[in-house]
Amino acid sequence: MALKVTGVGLSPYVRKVRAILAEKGLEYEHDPMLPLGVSDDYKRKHPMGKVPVLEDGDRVIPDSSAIAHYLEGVQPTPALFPSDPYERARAIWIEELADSAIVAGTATVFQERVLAPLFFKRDGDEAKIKEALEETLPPYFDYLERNLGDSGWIVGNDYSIADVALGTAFATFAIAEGKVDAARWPKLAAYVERVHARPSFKKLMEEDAGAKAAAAGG
Ligand SMILES: N[C@@H](CCC(=O)N[C@@H](CS)C(=O)NCC(=O)O)C(=O)O
Repeated sequence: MALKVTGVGLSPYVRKVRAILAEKGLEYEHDPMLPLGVSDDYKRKHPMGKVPVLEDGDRVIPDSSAIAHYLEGVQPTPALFPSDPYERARAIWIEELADSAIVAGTATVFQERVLAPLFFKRDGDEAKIKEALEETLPPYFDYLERNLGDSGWIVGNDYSIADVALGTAFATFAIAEGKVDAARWPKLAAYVERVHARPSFKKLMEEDAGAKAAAAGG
């Protein structure tokens, strides 16, 4: 396999793919392309012009969820999709919840606290941050708190694609100094720390911190 991932490391969806590759022990080339003003050549690979795209030789797979299925097929161990039908469906559902609603909230905080001042050279919009922290995210945090059992992971007994997707959504929150209030959501706060302590996330989050520090210093 000659794998290549295209997309800036701070993207939650690029981080998701790189965390899967790390869990599966797969080597890859990384092109940290920003999805801004993308070339016609890139649009032939991803007609929406988004990141990530995975290339495996001449095979081209856009979209983090499609990529997750491809990687599970070519490198089945460690498995990230549960074999039990109910757990598998739950894992795919939590992946979708994380990729859509939870990233929407955490990425707003990231955009206004990090991208706005450091990359777009404007003040962050405090009203948007407040709305994300006080209205958008809490119902999802309540839902996750209710759905975390004793296994340590969000679905069944094993680490799965659902944990990867939540891990990257919360990494986007962490880089923006977002914290889950442990007094209100104790299981969720401990869970997020547990996911982020995995070597796959630890390394990527150190890279995120480096990119943020470089932008702040530049
Ligand atoms: N569902 C897609 C979402 C990808 C996505 O929205 N990526 C963002 C970066 S975080 C992007 O490329 N945005 C550029 C654009 O929308 O033009 C996935 O899972 O890969």
